[in-house]
Amino acid sequence: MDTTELEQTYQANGYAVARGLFSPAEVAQMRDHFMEARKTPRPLDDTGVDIGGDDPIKRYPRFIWPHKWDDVALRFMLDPRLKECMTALLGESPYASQTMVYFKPPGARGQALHQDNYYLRVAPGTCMAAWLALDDCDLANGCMELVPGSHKWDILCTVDADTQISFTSVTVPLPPGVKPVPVLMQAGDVLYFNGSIVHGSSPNTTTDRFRRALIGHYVQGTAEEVSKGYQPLLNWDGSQYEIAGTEIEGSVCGVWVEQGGEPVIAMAGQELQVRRKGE
Ligand SMILES: O=C(O)CCC(=O)C(=O)O
Repeated sequence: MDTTELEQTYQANGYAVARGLFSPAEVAQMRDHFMEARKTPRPLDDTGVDIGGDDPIKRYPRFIWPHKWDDVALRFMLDPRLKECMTALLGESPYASQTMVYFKPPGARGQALHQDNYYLRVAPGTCMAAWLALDDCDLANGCMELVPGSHKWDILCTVDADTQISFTSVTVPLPPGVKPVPVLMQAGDVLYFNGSIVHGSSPNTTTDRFRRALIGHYVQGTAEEVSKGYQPLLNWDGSQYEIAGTEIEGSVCGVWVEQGGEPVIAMAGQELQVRRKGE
């Protein structure tokens, strides 16, 4: 696979899309499989399940850690195509940490802006996500939105999010004039982004289109610790990889201050926020 363009885009923006990495037949099978799996209550439905209720996101709560009970998710997590792309982007082979499936049915709220390494606490270095679109995604059905260049930012302290539009309750503040950019994708495309990049998604405003995604989170190979909540890590053969980690959830974080007329992130006076991804 020629990853030159992927690497260039990733270096410039902190994210990049590998187009058509999974075939239409593969994603169709995954969609069917996860829709069927969703009919059964699963462990770790952390956004709340209310199958007969009014809230679309609670009728289709995301799966967290499906690779622990589902072979399709495990095979995706350890797929050699993902390994090849991420090894090119990171310059080293990563370890696998977490999987998630998002259903995001018509009318569902999105997820407020956040930075993944706030939660995974990978150090030194960062985590990386491989976000596989199971449906075509655009602004109407709540595609991913990312802030280009924020991959070089420190981890920011969170503030309250608008829970009318987000199923999570915290967000990351942005300096004036900085906005996330929507990333339009087709089913089968994989979006890669690092643990500092600010990202999230808006509500699905369509009446008839899901926006499903299968997501893997990874840890760069030279990391020395990862939050215990994101362990065990897996090698690409599925065996477990031992690594140090803290029980603390959340991260040391910074706030925006002005310096020479420019917004910069100050880590001095930082607070330790204790929140779990998804709260
Ligand atoms: O799919 C989304 O809307 C958000 C996913 C996300 O934030 C993540 O995978 O870290």
